[in-house]
Amino acid sequence: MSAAGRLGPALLGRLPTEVSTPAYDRAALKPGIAHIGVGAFHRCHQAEYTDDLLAKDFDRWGLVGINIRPPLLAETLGRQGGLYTRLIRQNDEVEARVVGSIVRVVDSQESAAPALEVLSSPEIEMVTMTVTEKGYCHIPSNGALDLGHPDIVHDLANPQAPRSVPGMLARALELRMASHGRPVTLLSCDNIPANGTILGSVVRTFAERRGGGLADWIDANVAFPSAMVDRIAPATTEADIDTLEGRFGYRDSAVVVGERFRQWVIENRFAGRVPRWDLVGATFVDDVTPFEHLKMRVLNGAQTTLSYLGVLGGFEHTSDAMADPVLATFVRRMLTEETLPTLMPVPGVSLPAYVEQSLARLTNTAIRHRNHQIATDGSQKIVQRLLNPIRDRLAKGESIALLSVPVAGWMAYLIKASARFGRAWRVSDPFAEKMAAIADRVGSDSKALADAILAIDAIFDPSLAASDMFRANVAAGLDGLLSDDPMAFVRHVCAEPTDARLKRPARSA
Ligand code: CS2
Repeated sequence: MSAAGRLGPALLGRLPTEVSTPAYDRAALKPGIAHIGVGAFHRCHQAEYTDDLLAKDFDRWGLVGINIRPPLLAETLGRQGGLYTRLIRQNDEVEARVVGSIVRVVDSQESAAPALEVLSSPEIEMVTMTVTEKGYCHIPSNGALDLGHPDIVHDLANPQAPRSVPGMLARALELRMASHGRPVTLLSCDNIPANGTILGSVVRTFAERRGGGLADWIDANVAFPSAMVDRIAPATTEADIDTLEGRFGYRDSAVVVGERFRQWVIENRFAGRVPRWDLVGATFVDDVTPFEHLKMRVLNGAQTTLSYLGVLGGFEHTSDAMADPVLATFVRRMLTEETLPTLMPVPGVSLPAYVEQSLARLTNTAIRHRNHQIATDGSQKIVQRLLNPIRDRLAKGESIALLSVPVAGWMAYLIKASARFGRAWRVSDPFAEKMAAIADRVGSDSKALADAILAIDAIFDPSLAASDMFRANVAAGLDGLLSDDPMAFVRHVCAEPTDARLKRPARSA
């Protein structure tokens, strides 16, 4: 431990002057927002916006951070009184700020009771969440609640001791209905398509099965706005903790590192009081859809592409993959030639400029975003990032030769992790086992592999899977990416002129 010690309220007045600290009276701060899933992204995004708001227009908007999955918050934020440092890193530049908006943390991994107590309390009027794509327990290809999901099966049988996010929220709303009855907004901050609509639908489906008037009460008292959230903030590493200590002289095990860019676009649909995040840079709009497509297809689509092709090509981080001329050329061409034409006009945004800005963000060498981290849970990400733009293009008879490559990349990434293909790396994806079983059964014939994987209708909508053009492109991609030299395949795709691809959409392997 360094001489200055660990971050906490007692250290606030003794930090180096270049570290900024909360510009409001934290002791006077009362909770009004609960957040589920206090990871790096939340600390670098919603909690920072809230910290900005408290400094500008102080009100009862302290955050109660809840974790329902590991890690334990008590060991990091808890022992620091909720305080943590947010570092902005842009190549050589470092900016440090202590964020004070989290007033309390609650660990609810063992039992739902502590989370339910917070979520049902009358002073909580806004619940935000970053619970990852799979937290919604929806079927990726159609957004419906997965009634076969083990946690949903459990929660429908044990509604008072839920494990899943939909089960927990439905129970919290039931408790609100039965006690004070105050309205609440449930605001998803995850990268799933139409996130508010999906959240509303999984919670309502659960509530309908619960009965007792809960679904009607929800319709009258709960809002589920959609939102687009953006800031690159990888999982914190030991190296980040050491860097902070070396540079600023104190220990902070909840430090988080992010890029300078940030964006939050929220659908103007609320129940009860609302934190005025629009006073500090967020935007309230009537329709989030164009913003959501823009961000998930361009920025997230590029990240996902670089993650799979990057791992296959031997690159560790996004910025390493972007430093490779072949991958950088590929991703720019994919976004410009195929993704960009699928986007709706976005108020105040030049689409080509947005593509360039996104690519520039991905070159930031100070953000150590591991390709394996982004590659995690690809089955829950590829629909909104890659398959939806592919569907839009197929509907217009346009080429999908480039967008199909990262789809094949996701398949190759999971296939190469299987025993039959030598367990090249460890993966984490709800469909990893299923993919390994397919690899074991089918072997190395790319077309047969593609056929078997495209039959997973929870990911590939049957109408998309039926497209000959899509099937042929994915099979060709898989062939190239499973070969001994996957980068040669990417180079080959990049070398083909646009015209050739347009005329010969179903490239032969
Ligand atoms: C990333 C996102 O891990 C991932 O899936 O693509 O976390 C991404 O960094 C954020 O959406 C950026 O806003």
